[in-house]
Amino acid sequence: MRVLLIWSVLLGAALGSEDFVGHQVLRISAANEAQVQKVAELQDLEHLQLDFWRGPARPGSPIDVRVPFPSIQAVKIFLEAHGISYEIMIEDVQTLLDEEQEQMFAFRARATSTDTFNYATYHTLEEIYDFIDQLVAEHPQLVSKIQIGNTYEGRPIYVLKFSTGGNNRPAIWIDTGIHSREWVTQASGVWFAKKITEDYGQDPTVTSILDNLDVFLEIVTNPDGFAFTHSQNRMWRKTRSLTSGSFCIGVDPNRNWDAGFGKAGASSNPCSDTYHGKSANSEVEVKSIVDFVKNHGNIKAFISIHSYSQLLLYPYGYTSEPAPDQEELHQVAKSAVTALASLYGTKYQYGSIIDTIYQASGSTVDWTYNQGIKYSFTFELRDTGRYGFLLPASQIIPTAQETWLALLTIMEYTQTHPY
Ligand code: 0X9
Ligand code: ZN
Repeated sequence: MRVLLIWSVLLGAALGSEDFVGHQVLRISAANEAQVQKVAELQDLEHLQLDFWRGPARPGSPIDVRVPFPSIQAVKIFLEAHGISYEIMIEDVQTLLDEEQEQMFAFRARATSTDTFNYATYHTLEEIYDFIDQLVAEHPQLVSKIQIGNTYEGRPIYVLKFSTGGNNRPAIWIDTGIHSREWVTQASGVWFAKKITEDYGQDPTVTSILDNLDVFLEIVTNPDGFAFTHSQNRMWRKTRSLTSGSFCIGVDPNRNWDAGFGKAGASSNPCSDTYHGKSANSEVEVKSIVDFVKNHGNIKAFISIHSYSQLLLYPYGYTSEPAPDQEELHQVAKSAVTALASLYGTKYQYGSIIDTIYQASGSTVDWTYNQGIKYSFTFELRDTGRYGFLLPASQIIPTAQETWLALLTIMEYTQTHPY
């Protein structure tokens, strides 16, 4: 193990990947609006290089922030000076990253089929793309691969289509990994793909869904970002596009959609992790989905999967105006989280994006909902912050399994409630 660790550190250094030695993740509890404002001020101090994993939002909802080693004293003193309480959630981010690398290294053997693929470890882009090809080769009657575009850096963008026939059947869309660092989502996407091929013709619910609807699954929705999380910076969230006039790279693909674009809940600063981009759909990774959805014309449910916080959300994020279908979406969300909890007792909160997490403009499902896709939902998977984006690989399968139950609930509802 020691040798492995030294290896991974050396390898990381050789590749020039960013290290997170001594970085801590703090959970800040802002007791009132004034304290939330104080914490928000920290966000504007760019030299501190803070990485807000969650929030700031309203008083009472936790704010999680990764603090680089050189900023730790300053941040703690600032919080204490303003009487804001906090606790240390992650003592040393690099320790978790080393464990993650060791785990991947131990299971790095290349799978020759989707039966020998290891679903309980994290995988690189190449491994996931190999998995996709193997799955299609194994189930040509059920699964096909569609290329919907190329990324900013030229990588192919793939969507899996699960279909048992028909002509442009009503469809369900699921995407994972639009934020590249949310690794449990891409890993769950892989598991969902395999699960569909196992259950079709066996499980009556899955069989009935696929006899009536097509399912589209984009597992790696931000391939450039995902490759970058493996090669350079595990905490990368955005795309990798260049912005003229700035040295900072990338746009938040969950702020780049044409729904309340540029309003409150996104940043106009290219260096921010919530930078909305120069214009709506500026990111080819977003525009490729927009074109696909418009061309298809018959998508009835759109589910965009993120992590973390254990939430099931529906529109809107850019306005507190309730969605016209709010009551129905609330009921569907309630049944979905009930199904999810039935497996391991994992508790999810649910509600509109703006009420449940925070204001976010230009986000995916606000756009799809305004396009007329009524069943537009977005998940935040495990956990609630103990590990955050660095969820141990041992939780991949349980996370995917329980999420699948929620997805089935939404898919079944879509099938039985056409519109
Ligand atoms: O800020 C976001 O984009 C989402 N949180 S995340 O930690 N995954 O980045 C929240 C925005 C609304 N939620 C979803 N669209 N899931
Ligand atoms: Zn996300």
